[in-house]
Amino acid sequence: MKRTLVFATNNAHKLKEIREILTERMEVLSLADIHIEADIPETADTLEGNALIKAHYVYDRTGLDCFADDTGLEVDELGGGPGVHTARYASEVYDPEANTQKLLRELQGKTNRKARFRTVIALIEHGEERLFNGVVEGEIATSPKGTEGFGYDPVFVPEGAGQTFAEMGEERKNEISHRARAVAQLMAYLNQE
Ligand code: ITT
Repeated sequence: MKRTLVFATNNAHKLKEIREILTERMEVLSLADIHIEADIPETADTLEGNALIKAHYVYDRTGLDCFADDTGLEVDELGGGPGVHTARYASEVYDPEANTQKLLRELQGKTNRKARFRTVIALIEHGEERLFNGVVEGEIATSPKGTEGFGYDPVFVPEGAGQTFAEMGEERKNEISHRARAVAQLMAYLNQE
């Protein structure tokens, strides 16, 4: 029988990606599936802190084993920012187009365009917390390219790929992405249980 885990997210793209990766062994329920409609406040100042807040929100209310992720884009030229502020970089209301435009403006004329995506997954299982990390190094393109994926995908070129996440498509992105790497850590842990 498949094991059931809640993925505490409202982001349909992330849910689809994770379901494609975990589909063999897990039934992954979303917040909507368990009728939690809240936009869980992410008030911590680290990715780890926010991932834990989201996972606890579900576990403390339902007792269901749960994981949540928080992802940040860390740009060297911006001192590691936008980091924990990645989703609302350009405005209080999530606007991915405005976010990428702001990033391109900030990096205009800069030669160091190095950046990384970092995903932290917090798992709460029988009340116990565990953290997993996934990183993909790369750089910020000078203009958006490609139509697949979401968020900053049109401007993020993973190291050695020669194209943006939005150009390479989901299947290839899922082999190398920050989230895929963090999920691989989560899977390795779940498999050894
Ligand atoms: P939840 O909190 O509901 O899970 P979110 O959209 O707030 O969803 P995160 O806090 O994890 O997601 O990620 C912050 C932002 O980083 C997200 O809104 C995107 O703009 C961007 N992002 C995350 N993963 C990404 C990816 O794989 N490709 C491109 N951008 C990504």
